[in-house]
Amino acid sequence: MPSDIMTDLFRLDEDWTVEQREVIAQVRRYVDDAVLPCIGAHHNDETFPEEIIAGLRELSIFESIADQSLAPTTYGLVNRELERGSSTLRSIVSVQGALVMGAIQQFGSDEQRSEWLPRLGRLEAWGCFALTEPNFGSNPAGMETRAEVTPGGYRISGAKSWITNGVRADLAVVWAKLDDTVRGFLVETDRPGFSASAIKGKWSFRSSETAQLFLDDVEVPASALLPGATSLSSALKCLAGARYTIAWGAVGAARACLEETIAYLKERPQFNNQPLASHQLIQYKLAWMATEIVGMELIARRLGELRAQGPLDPAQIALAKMNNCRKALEVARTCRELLGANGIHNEYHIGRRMLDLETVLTYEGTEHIHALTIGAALTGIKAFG
Ligand code: TGC
Ligand code: FAD
Repeated sequence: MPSDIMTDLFRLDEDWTVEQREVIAQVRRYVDDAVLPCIGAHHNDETFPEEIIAGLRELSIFESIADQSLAPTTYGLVNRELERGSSTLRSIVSVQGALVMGAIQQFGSDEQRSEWLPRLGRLEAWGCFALTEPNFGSNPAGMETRAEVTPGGYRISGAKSWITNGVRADLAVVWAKLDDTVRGFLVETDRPGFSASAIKGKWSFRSSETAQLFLDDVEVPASALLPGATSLSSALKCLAGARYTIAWGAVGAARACLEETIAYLKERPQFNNQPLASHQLIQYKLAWMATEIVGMELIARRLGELRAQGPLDPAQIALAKMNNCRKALEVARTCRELLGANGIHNEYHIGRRMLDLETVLTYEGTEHIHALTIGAALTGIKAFG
């Protein structure tokens, strides 16, 4: 990945503290040394990058999440740098950290916290977050998964779809209706009646494991219920944390595309043996992308400041997630175009990034859903439901 290309025209990186610079450098080293050399092959082969997990563990990101020692902006920068490697890598952190550990931190009992957070924090246990169902994606309120009270606890039945890390998870945070109210349950995946099957054939997020989960009368003890998760809004609060990581991560993906593209365009001659980078229309597109990326980063930064002040408003998260995902995808597509035929070849990272960003645009709330959240805040009128 080219390191001598300067796209930070607003010198945003100069504002970071010494500690933040160290964090950026550390994650960047890991991405350069461990992730970028192998992630393209895993994308091609549709395999999970097992060999990058030891290095991820050494970064201690999940332990910092467990003890809540990362300031919001520093946490955002970690995600920006991880997605410079791959959206699928940042997703590991979003799911394990914001969604699974976040659910237990916010809604778990003391016993659940002490049982699971240290193991999840050391990546000794993997978690997944099971909200989406085959018939209910954007509208999880309609979910069909049900829990019923038994003498020893609860019995859960239903199916969940598109669940990241669902095959390798030791623990699933399962959202199910108990007496028509959405509740969260910590379900160990080795319980009888629980099964996971990998979704194969994806052309996006190929180096991420995605699963369909089946819960066939799974019995769990009373202690499996997340006591503080009392409605769908609890699940949505977990999503807010993960959408924060996505808003930052998208900046890293877009920047990486632009840097790789500029390096390519400076080397590739076309018309009068002049590098493509010297042509006017090409420079126009580069200027547009650099400007959009500055805008994305400023939005992510402001979101970090707001998060440091207190809980974020859903419309703030929605604005950042919607804008940054759409813009990152547009940047990736434009870069793909500027590489010509080479833009569709896996010798370059851009095609993989572009395909992965299609998932990032869709999961954690599609663009329409975020637009509707913003629309509701602007007008006071909920246009969905
Ligand atoms: P609605 O009636 O509007 O609200 C129900 C309750 O939830 C509260 N709420 C929120 N709370 C926190 N954050 C938000 N963003 C919230 N939005 C709403 C709301 O205040 C209310 O609270 P209360 O106390 O009054 O009950 O809910 P609705 O059912 O009409 O739906 C709202 C809608 C459409 C925005 C919501 O359903 C939604 O966000 N849908 C999108 C679903 C989604 O994002 N699924 C993601 C699945 S997980 C995933 O994709 C992981 S990908 C892996 C990775 O991240 O890498
Ligand atoms: P649908 O809800 O069927 O939407 C299809 C289209 O219709 C979209 O364009 C949408 O914007 C639009 N639409 C829907 N409703 C409206 C409306 N009212 N107005 C206007 N337009 C509308 N889920 C989890 O729970 N856990 C995970 O770990 C997880 N990981 C994922 C990993 C991957 C690789 C992918 C692709 C998805 C993952 N998801 C996960 C699921 C993801 O959150 C859903 O795909 C997403 O919420 C959209 O749901 P859907 O696919 O059912 O689309």
